[in-house]
Amino acid sequence: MSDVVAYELKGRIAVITINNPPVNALSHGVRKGMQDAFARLNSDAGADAAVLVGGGRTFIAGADIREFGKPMQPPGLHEVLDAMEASKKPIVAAIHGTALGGGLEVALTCHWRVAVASAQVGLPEVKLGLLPGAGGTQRLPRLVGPKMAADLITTGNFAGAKQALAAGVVDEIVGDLVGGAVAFAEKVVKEKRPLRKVSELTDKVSNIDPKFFPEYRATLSKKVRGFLAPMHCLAAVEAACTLPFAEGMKRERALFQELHDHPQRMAQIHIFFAEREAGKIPDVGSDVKPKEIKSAAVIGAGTMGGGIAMNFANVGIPVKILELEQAPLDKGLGVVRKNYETSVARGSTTQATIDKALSLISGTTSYDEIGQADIVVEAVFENMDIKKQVFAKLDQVMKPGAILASNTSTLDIDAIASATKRPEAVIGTHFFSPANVMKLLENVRGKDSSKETIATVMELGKKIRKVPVLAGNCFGFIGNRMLHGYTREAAELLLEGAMPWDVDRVIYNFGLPMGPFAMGDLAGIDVGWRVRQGRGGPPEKHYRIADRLYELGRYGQKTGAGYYKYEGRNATPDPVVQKLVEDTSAEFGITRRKIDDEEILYRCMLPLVNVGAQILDEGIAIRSSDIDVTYVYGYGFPSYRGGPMFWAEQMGLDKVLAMIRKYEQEHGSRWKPAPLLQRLVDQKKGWAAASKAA
Ligand code: 3H9
Repeated sequence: MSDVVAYELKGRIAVITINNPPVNALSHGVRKGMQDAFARLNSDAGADAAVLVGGGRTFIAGADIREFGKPMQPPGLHEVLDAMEASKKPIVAAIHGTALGGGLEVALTCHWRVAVASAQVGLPEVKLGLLPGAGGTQRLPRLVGPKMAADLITTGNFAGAKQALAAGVVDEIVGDLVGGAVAFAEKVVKEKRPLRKVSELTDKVSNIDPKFFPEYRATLSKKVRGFLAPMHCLAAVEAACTLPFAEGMKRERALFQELHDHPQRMAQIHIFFAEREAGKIPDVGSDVKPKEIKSAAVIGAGTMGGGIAMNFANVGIPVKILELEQAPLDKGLGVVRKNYETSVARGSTTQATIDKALSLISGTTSYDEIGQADIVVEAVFENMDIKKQVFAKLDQVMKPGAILASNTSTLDIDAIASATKRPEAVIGTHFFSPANVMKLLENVRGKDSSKETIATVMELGKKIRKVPVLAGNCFGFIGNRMLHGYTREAAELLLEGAMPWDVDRVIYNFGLPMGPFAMGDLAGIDVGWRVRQGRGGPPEKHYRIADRLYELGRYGQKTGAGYYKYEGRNATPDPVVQKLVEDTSAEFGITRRKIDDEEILYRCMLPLVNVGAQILDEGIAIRSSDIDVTYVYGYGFPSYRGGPMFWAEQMGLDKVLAMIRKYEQEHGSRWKPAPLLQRLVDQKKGWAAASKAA
């Protein structure tokens, strides 16, 4: 057999094992090996049936994503599956770990499936901008009906073995993977069961309520705004209910190809790999062992502190929240409880789960009670003096070896570390609001943060189910440093001729969850005002409108008025703001002009790219894809555009530079191109040439 597919007889059952670590992806060698193995099965007089199993930690994680966009080396997966389906001898899939994408499609082509109790199955192609393209959209509905199939395929969510058994995806749960599967295969042979081909089942896909797909489509389209793949997934599932199997397969193929050739697929696969690359820190090798985090403390019971604590409790790590006064502590703990209760009410978690999480969260007003925690995360007001006081105190009370982390969103980690005698243990762990929901964890290394400290918070990020990225230390790190130019240009556009709702509409249509002014109203106009006061310096022209809103007591959603007026959360443009904006332009002697959508988009987005280039050049970000991950998981940049740096590169760095140069001529030095951008354009190179990971 091939190197990656082994064929071995256990009695009269052939055990075909795929060995393609780490996840048994269906690379060319695996497809070829499987084709040969099933041919051998059918000519092997010593074998009555086969068990297909994955070696190592998992079944098959799907097609080899690295092969997409490259010339396909035969046999294709379809050919292999056709050979399996044509097999005269039964094939039983034995699933452990995960059977995902093409991996589940292989299993669905087997005649039966058994799984261990910890196994999971899923068709996550939608997350890569694709649909299951090897029969998954045609076979799964035939087993479980269109509702469950559409739910799984359009979300990419996994189902556990128990759920898969109940739905009929799996035929039996076994204790011993290979032993159980072989016993199942022997039973099939003994009972002379006719081969069960999923493609021939029709019950679950016949007589579907004619309202089902139109209604499903209408709901789905609202949830997946901007994404192409989910709607294609649904169209393919519908084909399973309206067309014979062979025709449905053709429809699936055509829809798959459209997605495969679409820029969204490239962007989403870029993000898949970028997320995994972000975890690799060039000077922190696998020899550096992260510390085990068995307990945590959080300083500050505000919105961020409470949200951060929930992350620990959700993964079973006990956490103490410290607040010096009892009343704000009680209030903070109350908010945490309410957040959990809302999740139960929404059905996204169970009462038992939140009871367990809540039992792990406690409060204290004394520093003496947190000293034994393995990590402490400070989440107090964003003010250097206060942070330094907290860290000086933490230095006194925390046990040796504890990690001292700050949730600062902008401030100098080295200055914070200077308040302690153990700067090697100090690091930034910047969570995003709401901290229990947003996936990004922007870790910030100081000049003295030890490798062990870095490895620990990167590992911790994964443990608490975040996507960790490591940034260097500068004002605002990766995310907020870039954001400054975006909000500045949005504000300048108002002075020049746009209205808040014009800017927000363009940004929303580009794919962000909301534009900068709706965001300002949500975050609180008073909050921005206070940050500006804290920073000091002369007032900046572009903040004049925000300052005037503050003076009017229009703090945003919480006061029912900000850039918009509100009924509940419903925003409507407000003539008062229109007049205020026009008056402010007049105050600065600016003649307002019509600004088109294209200008709004590029004026807001290109500062992200330009500052991103600067950050990359300085080594604040290790690679451009770390910046993309930061924006997708921390700022709602649409993953189907791959993040700001990927988006810019797809557009062409030369075009990006030309636009930035034009804006520099029109608006002056704030648009000065990043030297790296100019260099890369001169050298006709992409961001990869500036990666610090090489
Ligand atoms: C598909 O199947 C299309 C078909 O329908 C149609 C075809 C015609 N390929 O995530 P991890 C790498 S589309 C290549 O850190 P975990 C990954 O990059 C596919 N490589 O581990 C990483 O590499 P490195 C549908 C892959 O334990 C290493 O494996 N399937 C693939 O946290 C470890 O990965 C999916 O979308 C792949 N398919 O999670 C499943 N998968 O070490 C995608 C992983 O160099 N995969 N790698 O950084 C996953 O969701 C997770 O990797 C999995 C393991 C849950 C399997």
